Amino acid sequence: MSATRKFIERSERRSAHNYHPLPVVVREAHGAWVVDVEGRRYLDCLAGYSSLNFGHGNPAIVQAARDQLQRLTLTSRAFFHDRFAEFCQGLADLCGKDMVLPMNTGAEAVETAIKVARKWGYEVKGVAPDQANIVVMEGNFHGRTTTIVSFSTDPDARDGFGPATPGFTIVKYGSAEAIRDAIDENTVAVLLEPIQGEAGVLVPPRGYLREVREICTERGVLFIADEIQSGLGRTGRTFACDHEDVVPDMYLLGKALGGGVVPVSAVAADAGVLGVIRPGQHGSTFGGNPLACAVGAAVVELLRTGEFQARAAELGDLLHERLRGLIGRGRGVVAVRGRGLWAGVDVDPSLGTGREVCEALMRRGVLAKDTHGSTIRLAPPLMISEDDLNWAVDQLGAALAELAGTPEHVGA
Ligand code: IF1
Repeated sequence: MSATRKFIERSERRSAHNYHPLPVVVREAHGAWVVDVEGRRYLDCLAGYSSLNFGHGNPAIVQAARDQLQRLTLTSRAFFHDRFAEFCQGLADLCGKDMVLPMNTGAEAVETAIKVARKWGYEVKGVAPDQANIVVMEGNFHGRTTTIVSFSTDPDARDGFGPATPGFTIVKYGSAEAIRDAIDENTVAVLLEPIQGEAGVLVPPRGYLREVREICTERGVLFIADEIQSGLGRTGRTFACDHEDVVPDMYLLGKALGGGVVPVSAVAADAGVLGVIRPGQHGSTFGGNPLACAVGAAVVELLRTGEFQARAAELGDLLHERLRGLIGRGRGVVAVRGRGLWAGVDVDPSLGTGREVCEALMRRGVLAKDTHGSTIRLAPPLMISEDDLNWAVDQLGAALAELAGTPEHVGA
């Protein structure tokens, strides 16, 4: 039995089956490349769902983590520590906000925002007790907690985990009109992903985010942007909201904020919003710990020059241009969406499922992940080389040709 099979069987025997991973067992990684237990190399075009924007083993991030590991890793928030201020200030400045509230996972940042918005609704907006409502989007993905899955529209994510938390109104994504209609005197916030990831990398119509901003300002409702996946350089700007020059009331960050090393998430907002949380009302044992702050500060530092954002924009143009070249009968791609180094590729369902395409890609040395039937998500590290990126698209073209049963097209 192969080493890969052995690791997979042992994993499946002793872990809950809440995932269906591709049959590859990764052992180590550097930059954009991972190596499996058999020594095979793969180009990582998922990058930990955008947690590895700066690549595996980024030297600045690893050095920051290593230094901190040897000095101080945890205090709890019962005490101050000497890495806290630097991280909070750096991240607040990057966001252009007064302050941040650090947590660990993305779902915790979302939960934090929901609590802050409700409290803001009662204390600042004057909503009647327990009547606060938040407008959310069809096709959303914000995490896995009971409250968050309460307003999911994906049956797999939602069903069987009731009773649902009340206080959410679901509207069509991409329609400012739908948001306008859903807002009433109890609405405290609109929560959305500026680009929907799990839904298939859906980019809303141009002007949508601007309109949402205007509606929220006009109606006295907080605009919460879940930039956990879209933020921190992925789309070619620091935030996906930047593409429309829109500033939400709360940024939700996670994934890449932890540099691919530790889970680090945060909510960034002005004092008039985050100030509603007072001692004892919210927190986390691990949120804002010294190791997380050291890594998070290194990530903020990497983003300060705009270098990664510019690279994502430039290589993103190349990626999308090349992917569009695969659209058409006989080429296997039906549609391409996305921004920067983030693409949702709809493959011709007659060629196979998204899963089958990802398996074919894996055999060709490219790791990617399907979503919703026949969509492939591509989100390589932002430091990927142009040659590697071109090679990944070549492999996608070849994998689709292979599935179409036209091997003569391989390498074309
Ligand atoms: C899984 C998707 C990606 C997120 C946004 C919050 C969270 C996520 C916009 C929660 C998390 C993840 C989690 C992972 C799969 C994954 C995912 F396919 F589900 F949509 F990335 F594309 N907001 N996304 O995308 O963050 O609590 O996980 O740190 O749950 O299987 P988390």
